[in-house]
Amino acid sequence: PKEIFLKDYKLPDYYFETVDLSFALGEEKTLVNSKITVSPRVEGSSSPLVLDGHDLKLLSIKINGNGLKDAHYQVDSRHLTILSPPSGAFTLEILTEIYPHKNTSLEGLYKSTGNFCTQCEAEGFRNITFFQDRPDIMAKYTCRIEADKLLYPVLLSNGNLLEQGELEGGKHFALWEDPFKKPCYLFALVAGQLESRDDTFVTRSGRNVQLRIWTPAEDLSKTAHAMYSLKAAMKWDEDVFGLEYDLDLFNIVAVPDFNMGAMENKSLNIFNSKLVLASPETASDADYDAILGVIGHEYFHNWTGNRVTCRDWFQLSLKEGLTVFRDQDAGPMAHPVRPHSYIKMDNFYTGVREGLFSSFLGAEVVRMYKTLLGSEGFRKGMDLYFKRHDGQAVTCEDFFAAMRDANGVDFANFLLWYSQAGTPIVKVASSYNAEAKTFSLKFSQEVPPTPGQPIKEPMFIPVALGMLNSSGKDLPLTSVFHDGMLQSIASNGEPVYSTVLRVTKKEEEFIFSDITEKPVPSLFRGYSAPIRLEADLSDDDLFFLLAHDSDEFNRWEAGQLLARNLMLTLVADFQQNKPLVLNPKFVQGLKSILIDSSLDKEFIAKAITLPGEGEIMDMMKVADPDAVHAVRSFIRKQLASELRAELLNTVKNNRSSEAYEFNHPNMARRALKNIALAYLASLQDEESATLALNEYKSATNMTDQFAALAAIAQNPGKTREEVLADFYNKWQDNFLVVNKWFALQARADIPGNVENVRNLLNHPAFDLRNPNKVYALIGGFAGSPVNFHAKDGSGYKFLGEIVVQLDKINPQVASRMVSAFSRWRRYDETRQSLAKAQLEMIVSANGLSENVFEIASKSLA
Ligand code: HT7
Ligand code: ZN
Repeated sequence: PKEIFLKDYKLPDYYFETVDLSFALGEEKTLVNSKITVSPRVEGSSSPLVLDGHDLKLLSIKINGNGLKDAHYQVDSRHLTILSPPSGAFTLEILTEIYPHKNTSLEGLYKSTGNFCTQCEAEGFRNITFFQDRPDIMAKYTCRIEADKLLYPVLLSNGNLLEQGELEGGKHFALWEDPFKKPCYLFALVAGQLESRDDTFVTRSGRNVQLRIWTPAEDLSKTAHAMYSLKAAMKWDEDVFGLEYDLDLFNIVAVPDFNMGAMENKSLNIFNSKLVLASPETASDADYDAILGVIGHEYFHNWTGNRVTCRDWFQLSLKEGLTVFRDQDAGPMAHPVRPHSYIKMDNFYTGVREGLFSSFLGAEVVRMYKTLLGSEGFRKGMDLYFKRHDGQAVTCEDFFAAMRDANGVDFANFLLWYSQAGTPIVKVASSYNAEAKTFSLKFSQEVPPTPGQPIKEPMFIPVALGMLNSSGKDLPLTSVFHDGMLQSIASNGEPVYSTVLRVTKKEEEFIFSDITEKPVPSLFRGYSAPIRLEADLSDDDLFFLLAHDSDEFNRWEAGQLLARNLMLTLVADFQQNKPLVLNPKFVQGLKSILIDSSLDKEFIAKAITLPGEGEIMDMMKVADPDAVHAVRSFIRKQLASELRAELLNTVKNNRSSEAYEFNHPNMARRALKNIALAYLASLQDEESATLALNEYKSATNMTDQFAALAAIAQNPGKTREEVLADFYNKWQDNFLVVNKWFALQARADIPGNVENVRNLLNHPAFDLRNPNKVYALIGGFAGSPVNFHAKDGSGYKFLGEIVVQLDKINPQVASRMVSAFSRWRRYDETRQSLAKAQLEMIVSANGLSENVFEIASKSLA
């Protein structure tokens, strides 16, 4: 496959002004007629017009109404080339035949449980018709859909419904028009048996927007939270950014077969059912949270992504980073925010977007703009961005320029964040001069070399910081000496308690004056830059920050850093066969958090959660999954044993007999109770087992029921098997809950779990064609450090076999699974050779997709 580079971007030779699509949906085949008005970019040019197309049967081509002779065009498996189009504007009409019922890749037009739906980002539109499938081709669309009325009573596309009516032979049609120009990746069509929950949103300018959430009839009762989330998002965008919805109708459709979480198609968002359907009995707090986040995310794309879109796919972070930022106020394939090359666009999402709304670096870059410019400055930048670029396909540089110009600031080398891969390592050395009352912070930064980028420039790093005095309060900051100048950092003569430094050089020093006592610095408050910090803070400093920092992120991070250091020390002990001993200070530190009733319960739950095994392995020279697992289990059990009474109290005091409510106090309470329960279950004693079983039986919502099930499932034995069977029996008719059941078993660290997972492949509820089921069972297994990395290679072999099988069904999903191998060099020699053998087997498989080939071959490179 041909690798594409950012530096090779060329403007298109032809623009498309209007696109009139007409679909005749059928059981065996679908006809797609596409009528496009084309205009050359440069008047008079008649260079060949190259259209993308994949798995399409070309039936006819017309130019200006006249059929095109064979000699005037060429078709291959990926393109249709019109050899010498007329000079000047012309109409192009193409009729193709496609087979949605056979489309298991879930890209383009496909069927999900009997209904038709589409997924066009990134390059799915080429599976529907021949087109310039690139985001800088923005056109106005109409879409006429014709289908059997009984089988497909609902016919939806983007924009406004212009016309609908009956046709002969039991058919009907609908004609949709989208008044906004859009790239083809935002095109959508849905046809099927669906019902809607309807509501209205009145915009701040007084327009009524009709809101509809579509699902199969039996799921409609589970869409209340999704509707609440949509209205909350619409209001937020008006309040915070002054951005109003621009059409009179907004549709969301939930489908059970979907490769990702959701898609922001203009006015017709299509969602994975998992991110729409919720009831207290069937969805956990995490599900409720994800629905709120993703509905907001897709809605926010209406402005950041749809009204202003990406010029090319290297600009993905322009829309995704900004939209993730808006929704949430390292390895062989290290990605900068915007990679310099790709083979298959979808893999960029695979690599960057693991865990759909987790750490997406682009959002951190956007957050840095806001940290540097403040809320007002950031808003000014956003306003200018929309003023300049509404209706355009633009680049990350355009966003940068809007931020810069709106604020009249010099950002020096900030743009490097978009092009330089790898996480900067920032070292900080501090010293206090009691006589001069000055405190010095010396920063040095290094960006490790990454493939293709051996030498790195210093980055522009915003450092938000404060300083704690001996009683844990923030010290006032007045001025700082830097670059030979004393700069005031007071605001209107008043001292401030937190400030933002701009670190731009490889090494530089900042000396704060008027610091009355030796402080403990709180650096990179609120995660002000996506860097790895190596500061000269002692364990005592970290305990102090954990107890007192006014910045909640840093308070939590101090605890995590302590836990990471502790775990790494114990891992070394374990590897040298030394006895494991838990530092009493650590136990004491966590105890004081656990029993501090003044703290937010969500914070306590997060602060007492140990860093994951993957995170610790990432910090090791040679990742040792067995040692890390043994150490984490040891610490968990030891903490549970030493804090047993406090944990029991935590469970007891945080039960509630009230009806489920989705709000912070209740979610925080459940989170704290359930982490305490998980700790206790690790004790593997009768009392804890009985407690967990009672919690399971008495649970009145999925959050509590599933947490109790997970606590019980930690320990192999009869109870585990019985409760797992009970859970399945209860929920076998709800596929989303059954997926939780698959995932829990897949992740289990019980010995030899690969065999259980193999057996589950044959479970009647499992289906390799459904991405959610694959993510739950195969993805869950690939994320389990113990069994996936089993030293006999059984986990790797299992995944290797599945990837090859899955690739034939759904390359996007298969490529997400193969990425579990991409860090194989991080392990010991035995594991390396076992994983490498599987990657080699995969790349040599017959008929491998580009998606999987890219990930597997880059992993081997
Ligand atoms: N922008 C959407 C991403 C997406 C996607 C990308 C590649 C292949 C399939 C896909 N489905 C959805 C959704 C989002 O940003 O949330
Ligand atoms: Zn997005």
